[in-house]
Amino acid sequence: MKLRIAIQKSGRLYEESVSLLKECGIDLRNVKDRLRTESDNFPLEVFFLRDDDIPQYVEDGVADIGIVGQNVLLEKNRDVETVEELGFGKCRLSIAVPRALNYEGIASLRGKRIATSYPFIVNAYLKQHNVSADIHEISGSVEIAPGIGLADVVADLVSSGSTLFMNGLKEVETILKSQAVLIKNKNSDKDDLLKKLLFRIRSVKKAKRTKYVLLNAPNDKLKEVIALLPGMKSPTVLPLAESGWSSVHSVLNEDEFWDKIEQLKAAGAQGILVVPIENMIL
Ligand code: PRT
Ligand code: ZN
Repeated sequence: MKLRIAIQKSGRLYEESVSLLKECGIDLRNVKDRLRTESDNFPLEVFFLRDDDIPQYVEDGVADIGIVGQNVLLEKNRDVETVEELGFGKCRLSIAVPRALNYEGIASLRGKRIATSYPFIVNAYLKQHNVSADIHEISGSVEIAPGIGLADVVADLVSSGSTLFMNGLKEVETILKSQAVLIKNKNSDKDDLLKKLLFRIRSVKKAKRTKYVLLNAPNDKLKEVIALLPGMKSPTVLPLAESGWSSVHSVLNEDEFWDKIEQLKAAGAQGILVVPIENMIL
């Protein structure tokens, strides 16, 4: 029995979907032909599809699981289950208006023509805010619609904001924040395999957020230094060849990383080495 996963064939989620599987220790054969492939060292079969089709393939059970942006998942409104947020492909679906427009809140959208590739989400958003407007569905290059007179405003995906800027638009509302997620078919009978894969995905994610830190400290400062370090249980302390000094090993979280390094230096730590962690099994 193989677990069948649908991932994007090419585009913004492709590279990171494939690397995630690689980081999970799953080797894929012939990724180049990009229709279907399988792994020799994990019971996984991979289908490469347009991202828009992935929710349906998973709902229908043609694939057991899939990787897709939350934006697409919500728009397609398919009956699948989200099992994990993957932390890449981050963007937001926003309303943007011509820079010169005097925007005074959502009510300013009343009666406007809104160009978007996300009619379902935008419609729900407008309804929720009691605003009626005219939605024009466009499949690509939404940002040029106001410039060519096709629409008054747009609802489009944004990451850096430079596309909007270059097209004379300003972002005024965020409808939704999105990232890539792992979804699954609700009736899949391959939960054991999915559990195995999820265990690997979670340890890769955790490792990415964590660094391994090695440092030297004089023994009379050890107490202070150790108090700053969490470690998996508690830090490892080893004597250095030079008497009166110890080497301390521990792990640090990305969020607190720079603060801790400063505090460690202030507490007397020296020769601080920071090493990436490939996997973290708890
Ligand atoms: O061929 P297929 O249908 O599979 O791909 P696609 O063309 O529909 O999608 P693709 O590859 O462009 O994007 C896949 C997914 O990546 C999206 O569904 C989002 O979940 C996610 N993602 C993350 C983005 C962006 N960031 C993003 N910036 N998708 C699109 N954009 C576009 C946006 O539409 C706009 O044109 O990038 C432009 C804006 O970028 P900034 O940086 O200038 O703001
Ligand atoms: Zn698409």
